[in-house]
Amino acid sequence: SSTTLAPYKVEFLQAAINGGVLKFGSFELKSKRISPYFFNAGDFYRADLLRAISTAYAKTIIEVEESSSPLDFDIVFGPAYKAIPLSTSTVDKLADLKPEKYEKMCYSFDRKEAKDHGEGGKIVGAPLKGKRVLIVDDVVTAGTAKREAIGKIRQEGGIVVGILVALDRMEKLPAPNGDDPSTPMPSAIGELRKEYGIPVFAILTLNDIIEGLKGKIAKEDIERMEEYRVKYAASD
Ligand code: OMP
Repeated sequence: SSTTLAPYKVEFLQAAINGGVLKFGSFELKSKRISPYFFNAGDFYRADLLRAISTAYAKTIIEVEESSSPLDFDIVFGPAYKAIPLSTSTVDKLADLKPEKYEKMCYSFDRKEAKDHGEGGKIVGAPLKGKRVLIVDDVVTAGTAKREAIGKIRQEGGIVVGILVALDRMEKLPAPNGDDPSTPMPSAIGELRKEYGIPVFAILTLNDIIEGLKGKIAKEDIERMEEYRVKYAASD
């Protein structure tokens, strides 16, 4: 496509490349698909990189909240483990960029295992009961991890109003017959939207990465991503 990426998205993509967060080669995904690229949000562990991703999340959120359909959320929720520093730094960045609106914004995240002593419970941070919750997570491929997070939040009485990820890989749901790539399947993000009736936003999509990196990385890596995009493209 010829649509230009917003400057903050270009900056974020550049930071992901510079920091080695976005890698090219051959990677097995959670879904068992073999991908020519991998985005590891766990590698944003240096202050400058953490700031690059929290800034991009915060700017995406501000864009949505200033649109005609704001989410009006109370809490940013980061599913354990990888999204915990992402969500907490995003809340901090929101308050930096727009203190009059976000100074009192809250975060929370889940424990992988419930604690049975001390304060107990499965959630750390702001209590979710009756609150409007925005999930901030790393990547959507098949959407499995997002379904788990939604389940946990609802169990605590929270209302999930949207999901924001750093990267939408634009893939279809796994086909039931051993995920045969020739089986037409709907998009993973589209199904999340339909199933839960909530919007899903991304800082970057696979299209953005391919368009944004043409001429900047090896031609072979671009070609492999283009082939992969076709192979796992959704039918809808
Ligand atoms: P789904 O639950 O299938 O959407 O998988 C998304 C998860 O896979 C992410 O939360 C990551 O843990 C992991 N992942 C990445 O981190 N980066 C990628 O580029 C691809 C994956 C993946 O395995 O699909």
